[in-house]
Amino acid sequence: MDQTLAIIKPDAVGSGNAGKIIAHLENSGFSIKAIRLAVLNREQAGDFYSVHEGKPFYKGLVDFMTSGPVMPMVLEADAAVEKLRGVIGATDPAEAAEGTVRNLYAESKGRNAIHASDSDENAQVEIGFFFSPNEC
Ligand code: 3AN
Repeated sequence: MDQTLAIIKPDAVGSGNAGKIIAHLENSGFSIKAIRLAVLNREQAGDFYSVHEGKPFYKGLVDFMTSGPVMPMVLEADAAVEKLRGVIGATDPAEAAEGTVRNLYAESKGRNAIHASDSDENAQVEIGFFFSPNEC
């Protein structure tokens, strides 16, 4: 079984959609191996998204990701990374396929409800950002 990291973002936690999104992920065939509620500080959010440092949306992304609680979780399934990218849909909810998490719950390209790792390598790094090996 493969693992990936998802984060329910502050917009979705704040709007009360976290439970529906977790159910959506479970109904899509993922099992939850670890989960927590966290409030990121600017340094943590900046580190997590350091690949986007220098891009025009970087400061707004850090502002947003520190604006309220998030729910990081480790999800397990066959081909978990690719599978979760399909289940969440495109970054821009206007382009996200019908029935995907972002189609159902995201507000905009910035406030887009959920994060998912984009490669097996990044999944391992991102899981380590929130959880220790004995937790998942
Ligand atoms: P994804 O989350 O689909 O992997 P990335 O990795 O390209 O997308 O972007 C990371 C996050 O940065 C997105 N989830 C989104 O919140 C934000 N973001 C990306 N592109 C934009 C943009 N053009 N305008 C505003 N926010 C953006």
